[in-house]
This record gives sequence, C-alpha cells and structure tokens, in this order.
Amino acid sequence: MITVDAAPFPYAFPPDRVALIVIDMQRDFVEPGGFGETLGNDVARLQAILPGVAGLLKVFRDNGWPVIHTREGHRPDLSDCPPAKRLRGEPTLRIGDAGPMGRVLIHGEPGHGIVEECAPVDGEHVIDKPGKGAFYATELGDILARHGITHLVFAGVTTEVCVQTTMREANDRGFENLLIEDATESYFAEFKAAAMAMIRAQGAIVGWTAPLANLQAAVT
Ligand code: C5J
Repeated sequence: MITVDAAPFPYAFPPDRVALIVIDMQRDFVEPGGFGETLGNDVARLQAILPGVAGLLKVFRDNGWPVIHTREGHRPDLSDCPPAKRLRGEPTLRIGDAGPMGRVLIHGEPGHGIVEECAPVDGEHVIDKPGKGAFYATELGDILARHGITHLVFAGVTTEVCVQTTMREANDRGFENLLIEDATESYFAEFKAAAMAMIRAQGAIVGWTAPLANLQAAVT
C-alpha cells in the first residue's frame, strides 16, 4: 500500500488497483470564448490548475497506472440532451448553439475537446458523458472492473458539479476516492471550499482530499 498524507486522515491505496479520473478539462469550460465564459464565469480560475493536472498526469504516467479522461457533451442531434438541461436559465449560448469554438458541448466540435496541457496520450481512456456524473450512461464502470480498480484519484472541473457528482457515484459503488486539491477548481472559490469540506466530512463520507505534493511525496 502507498499512504498519502490527506484529510481527514491518511489515504492508502494499492498501486496495482488505482486509476486517475480527470473530469471535463475541456476547452468549453477552461478557455476564453467557451461555454463556461458565456455563462458569465471567469475561466482564469480554471486555467490556474493546468500545472496541477499536468503534474498529476505525470505521476500516473510515470508509474504506468491507468488514466481516464471524461468529456461532457452531446450528440449533434441532441437526442441525449434532456430539454431540462438545455433550456434552463438565460445563458447567451445554449448547448448545441454555434459559438466561437463551434457548437457548444457537441461531440467533435473544437470546444468539446480536452485542453492541450491535459491531452490524452495513447492507451488512455476517454469517456464521453451526457450527464454530470461519469458513471451515468457510460462505459466507465465496465472499464474500471476490467482493470480491477478499487481506488480512484480525481482531478478536473468543476469541483462542486461534475467532479463531486462523479465522486458520489463512485462512493456508492464502493470505490475509495482521493481528490487532488490543486488539480480541481470551480468558477466559485466558496463552492470549491464547500465541496471539499462536504467530501471530507463525517469521516470521509465521500472521500479524501490532499495537495498534489503529498501524493508526489508518497510515490517517490
Ligand atoms: C458543468 C462540469 N459545470 N464539468 N460541468 O456544467 O462541471
């Protein structure tokens, strides 16, 4: 077992049963001109974690541990996008509308792609998910079962939406979850802090959190 100094108490994982899940590091959320910005958000907050996510990817790649990337998005005909998701609120652009990076959150459009700094390499899985949670309507559970994974390390955006939703789904399926604090971010500082507190509360009710440096120290 490898033990990481984490909160609310140390996180131990078997190195042959751990995988990294990088949630939705897509241009539409992270880059200026994408969906996130059109919703009125400051994407600079998300760009600040790019070195953290890249450093975390390096740890997993150097050790030969599985890496899974997710992308939130929909089919061009929007048949997998519930109207409740598309029509809610008053955004300047809705899912499927044409924007500066192509149609918003549509498979294959430039904005749907993963930012260069976190781009998948050969052998890594890329999961396309229509929802916030990465287990819903995807092959993620089957992939993890095939690899014999019991422990999941999480990164990506946004902390309180797709990251936390996927961690909760994973928790209910029996996985032991660690969120890397400087490899996840929200458009709202207070929501990130609250999500991390909720994850760690009541004796790691959803999982653990730790800075990247603590994981790096544990594996060297
Ligand atoms: C959102 C996500 N925030 N990846 N998606 O709509 O968290």
